[in-house]
Amino acid sequence: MAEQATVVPTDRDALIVTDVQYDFLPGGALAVPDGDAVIGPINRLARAFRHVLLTQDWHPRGHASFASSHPGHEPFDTVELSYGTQILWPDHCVQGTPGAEISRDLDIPHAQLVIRKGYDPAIDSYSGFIEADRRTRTGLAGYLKERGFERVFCTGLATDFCVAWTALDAKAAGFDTHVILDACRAIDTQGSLARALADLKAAGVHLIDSARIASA
Ligand code: VGL
Ligand code: ZN
Repeated sequence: MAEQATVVPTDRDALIVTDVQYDFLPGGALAVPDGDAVIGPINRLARAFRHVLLTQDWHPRGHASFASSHPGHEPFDTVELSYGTQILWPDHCVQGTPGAEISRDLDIPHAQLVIRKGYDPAIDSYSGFIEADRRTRTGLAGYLKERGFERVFCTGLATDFCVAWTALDAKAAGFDTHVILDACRAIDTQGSLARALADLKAAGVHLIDSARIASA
């Protein structure tokens, strides 16, 4: 059963830690249920990976994804923006605010890169690779290719938005992509978690448990 074989991370493997920021943790503006449960597994995984990259949701005030920018709308409503349907969120991860900071409980001093995303006032970006207009690239695919990475392992918040979109784009960019489910937690609004898991499976992204990764 190839799918059950232990993964021993090498220099071809990168761990991507998505959006473990105070606004997505308990007490935050867009708290993901049980979000802090990802920190222990991510810290354990990070010890096994030489190469760890982080993403950071990083919105300007008045961002197009904020319900507060759309009079008459509430968080979790959807609206049509120039690039398609957008779920509206509470104001979160505003540039320079405490809620946008990456959790100090992450113990990853060797992390090599932080990709900030969602900084265009008019365009959201769940993915660490391509913004929600599905055109504007962050440069992450080029970075990973130039560094010679072949496999990526995705963790963090939230399973059904930023982790899933990042993993789908990693797969589409040609990386052998894994989502480590016990190192992720979901928002799960309007069926989003079931849809994300189905999309990931259909795309050929491997959904695995952190027990599959050999500890350092
Ligand atoms: C996220 C909703 C809005 C995430 C970011 O990190 O999954 N979700 N912005
Ligand atoms: Zn956001």
